Amino acid sequence: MAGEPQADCLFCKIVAGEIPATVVRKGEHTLAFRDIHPQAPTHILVVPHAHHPNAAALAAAEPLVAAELLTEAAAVAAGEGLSDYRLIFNTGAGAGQTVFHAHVHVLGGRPLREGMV
Ligand code: IU
Repeated sequence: MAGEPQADCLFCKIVAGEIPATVVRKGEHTLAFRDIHPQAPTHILVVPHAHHPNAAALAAAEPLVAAELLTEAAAVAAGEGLSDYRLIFNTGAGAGQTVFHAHVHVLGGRPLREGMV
C-alpha cells in the first residue's frame, strides 16, 4: 500500500533506525541525514517517513509532507549556515535515482556550477 514501509528499502530502514545514519534533523513527518557519499561539504538528504517511490509520487499522495520536505530542506541549509544551496530531486534511474524512496538532496558549502547537470 502507498506509504507503507518496504522491506527492501534502504531509506525505510534508516527511518526505522534499523540502519545507522548521521541524523541532522527530525521533522514531524521527515528525517534529514548526511549522505554517505557526499558530493559537497554539505550533502544532506531529507526523506519522508512514509515510503513513496519519488518526490512526485509523494506530492500526489501527501502534499503537506512534500511541502515539509522543502521547509525541512531549508531548515537544514540554515542549520549548516548556508544562504546558497542546491536542492535536487532525481526522478527515475535515467536521471540518476538509485534509491526509490522519495528524497531531496541538499548540497552546498562550495561554489556550485551554474547549470542543471
Ligand atoms: P539518488 O538521488 O537516488 O541517486 O540518491 C541516493 C543517495 O543515497 C546517494 O547520494 C547515495 O550516496 C545515498 N546513500 C546514502 O546516503 N546511504 C546509503 O547507505 C546508500 C546511499 I546505498
